[in-house]
Amino acid sequence: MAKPPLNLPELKKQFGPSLPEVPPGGWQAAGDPDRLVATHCCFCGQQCGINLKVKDNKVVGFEPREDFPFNRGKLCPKGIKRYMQNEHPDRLLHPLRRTDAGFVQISWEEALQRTVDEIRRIQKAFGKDAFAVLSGVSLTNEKSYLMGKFARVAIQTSNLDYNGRLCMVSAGAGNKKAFGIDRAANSWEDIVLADVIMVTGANVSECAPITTDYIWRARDRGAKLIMIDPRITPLARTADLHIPVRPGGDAALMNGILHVMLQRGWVNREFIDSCTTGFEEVEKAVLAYTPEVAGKLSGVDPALIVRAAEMWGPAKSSFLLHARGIEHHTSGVDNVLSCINLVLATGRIGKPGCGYGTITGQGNGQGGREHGHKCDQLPGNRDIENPEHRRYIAEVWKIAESEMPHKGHTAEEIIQLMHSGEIRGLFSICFNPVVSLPDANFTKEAFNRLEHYSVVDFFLSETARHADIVLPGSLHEEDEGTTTSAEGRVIRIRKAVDPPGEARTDWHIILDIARRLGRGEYFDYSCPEDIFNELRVASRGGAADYYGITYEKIESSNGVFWPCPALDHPGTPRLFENHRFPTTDGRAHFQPVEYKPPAEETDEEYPIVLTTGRVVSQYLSGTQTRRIAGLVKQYPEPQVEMHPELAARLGVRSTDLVRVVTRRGEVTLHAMVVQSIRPDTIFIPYHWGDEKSANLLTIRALDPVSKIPEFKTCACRVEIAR
Ligand SMILES: Nc1nc2c(c(=O)[nH]1)N[C@H]1C(S)=C(S)[C@@H](COP(=O)(O)OP(=O)(O)OC[C@H]3O[C@@H](n4cnc5c(=O)[nH]c(N)nc54)[C@H](O)[C@@H]3O)O[C@H]1N2
Ligand SMILES: Nc1nc2c(c(=O)[nH]1)N[C@H]1C(S)=C(S)[C@@H](COP(=O)(O)OP(=O)(O)OC[C@H]3O[C@@H](n4cnc5c(=O)[nH]c(N)nc54)[C@H](O)[C@@H]3O)O[C@H]1N2
Ligand code: SF4
Ligand SMILES: [Mo]
Repeated sequence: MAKPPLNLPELKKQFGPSLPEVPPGGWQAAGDPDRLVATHCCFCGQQCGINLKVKDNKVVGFEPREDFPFNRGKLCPKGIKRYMQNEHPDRLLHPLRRTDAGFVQISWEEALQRTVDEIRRIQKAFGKDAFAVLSGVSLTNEKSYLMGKFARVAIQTSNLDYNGRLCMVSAGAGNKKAFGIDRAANSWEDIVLADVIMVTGANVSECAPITTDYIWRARDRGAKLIMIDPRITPLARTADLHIPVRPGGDAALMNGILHVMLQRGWVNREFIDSCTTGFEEVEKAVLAYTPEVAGKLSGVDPALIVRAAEMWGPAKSSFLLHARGIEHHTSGVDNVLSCINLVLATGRIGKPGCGYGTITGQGNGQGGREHGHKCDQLPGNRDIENPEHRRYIAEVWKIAESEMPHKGHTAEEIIQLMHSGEIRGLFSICFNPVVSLPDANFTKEAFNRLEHYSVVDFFLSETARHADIVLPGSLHEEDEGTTTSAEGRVIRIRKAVDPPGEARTDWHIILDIARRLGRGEYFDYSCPEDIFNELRVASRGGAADYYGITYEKIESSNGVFWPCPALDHPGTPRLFENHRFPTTDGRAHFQPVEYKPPAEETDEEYPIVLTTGRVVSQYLSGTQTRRIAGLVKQYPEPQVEMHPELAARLGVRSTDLVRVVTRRGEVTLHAMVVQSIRPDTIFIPYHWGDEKSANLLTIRALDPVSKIPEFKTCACRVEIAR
């Protein structure tokens, strides 16, 4: 007999957002869960609210969380399927050691002691910095903070960095330079109130799907939409203006738009004079970027630049959003600054409907870039080379300041030092560099040269295959903690189930290693909340101040926006109100930007531009989403997007196998012929490893300031594969 449908709104009214027990009448129709746990999606930076259904210590399903204000019940395909990891047959259930005959199961005692012995041996023979640590920001704030302290205080290496180096660092550097703080300037509610929205280098509908809803709500009010992307992404199809920029051309394009705005008098002189510095240099710099020049450098029709200025310049309210499309470049920081210049020139910031933000990528891409597992950073977004900041954190950590390591190398530089033999040992958690770093053949060689590598993961990732010791860690739903969403809202991640088999929560593993290294006294925590309370103190007075945020406060208000410097402070959804900026002089800082060509331009041998990115159903290096059937079905393997003109020139039809070749490597994949991409550019999503990895092709060129790799442009050629 068919089961009656659940009346969710009614149940919610009765039991609140977190239903602790089986409601009267049971949950039969929903698979009889014992309870619902109100938490968040483990994937992207939107951090949608989601209820996990739990039965017999297993996650058996999900429900949208109507009570969480950001997504109000909406989820994308990944959120809907995320619960399927918990029971996955590939879960790592025991510690493993690599032998010539493959991985063998070992005891925790052996796995942990072996790791500690190797850290000691390598550091004794080659110095402390010869052992490196790599971390990641799918981890909670608690674990991100813990990893920073663990590397500096337990392992005592300066060589610690994180996977946000491939993600948020160009935006972070630009934001700090211009605003003195690294966070989206507004909560997303201000998007809804904007009259014009400019989105550049962001495939919102596939990568920040719930943000689409905010943009559509603004569109319902009549807001205009400008999309800048070499591809007509799903959201771009609905835009008033789409500018198909050539990958790498953004700074020229933005300078061109500002050039026209200056000519037409569409800048806010009053705001510029009283609230900013540096505009004169910017004015001088953009003088040369006439629409014709800017159009030539960025590969677009000059008329589109004028049109964008006409839409953006005179508007009353506006919101500018960008993501990795402009940031994954050797000019990533400059591109970000060129966007900020466009916002500051109008003075449309710090007010309702007036905003700016980079769309944070990873689940905790925001919190994870504030609490000190970057090579140059201490908690609270403090500077590891600032004597005052070092003293403060040394005091919180109860170590001598002289013991605090100095700035270390960034993620890609660590790989290069592994390759050259200066770094001999590695401990990593929550990072899959063999798939996610550029020039994958080089990365693999670097891993093969390590004397020792220990990894914490819950699946055997492509990188973990290179490990000597594999430590089975915990999924998102197996631990308590907090994350910080793209909006800057600090939220609670709740534990739903225990790790399966012998797997352990990540923080227990880290604490155990710290103890075995003889540093246990510095890691005396009995639960994640203890770690959070220390983080609060460590962040106090820093640029990312969490001091006033407690677990209790997060729970009672469904999240708290940082900065929140005092217990009675309500948090800060909108930054820069009253046009005060947290810089040394209280002003926002314009920065002049010049167009610089990409590291590798096309030529006769490699005449086509290759750009890489994402599809909606897959997530990052794919270790999680490539294991979920429904998501695999939606997009089973990478395809090469190309324009019909290019396809005709090459004699390629859709679904033909093509070989894409760069100076680093080659891949053979099926072609997907689409009208929605520039004829001189191809696009390949990067979520696969081994012979399907887009990163076999990409270039190891880095932005000089942020050290982000240039994932978004290099030169390639395409051949039919027979
Ligand atoms: N489905 C899904 N969602 C995700 C993720 C995922 O893996 N899958 N990952 C999350 C993470 S960590 C991140 S960082 C974000 C990334 O989110 P996005 O940055 O939105 O995603 P990408 O696909 O990397 O790139 C965005 C767009 O940049 C365009 N682009 C390429 N080159 C240029 C250029 O030179 N200029 C401009 N203006 N545009 C360019 C591409 O055509 C692409 O449409 O997504 C998050 N959300
Ligand atoms: N060509 C190309 N390359 C790119 C990009 C691109 O656009 N183009 N984008 C870049 C960007 S923006 C990013 S963010 C990076 C991402 O690159 P990575 O950070 O390497 O990708 P992830 O898939 O997140 O890898 C995280 C690993 O940690 C594990 N993990 C996840 N959560 C947890 C946890 O809570 N605990 C533990 N112990 N393990 C966990 C996963 O199983 C996975 O193996 O890729 C970058 N690489
Ligand atoms: S938009 Fe992001 S956070 Fe929301 S359900 Fe999808 S992947 Fe999860
Ligand atoms: Mo990212």
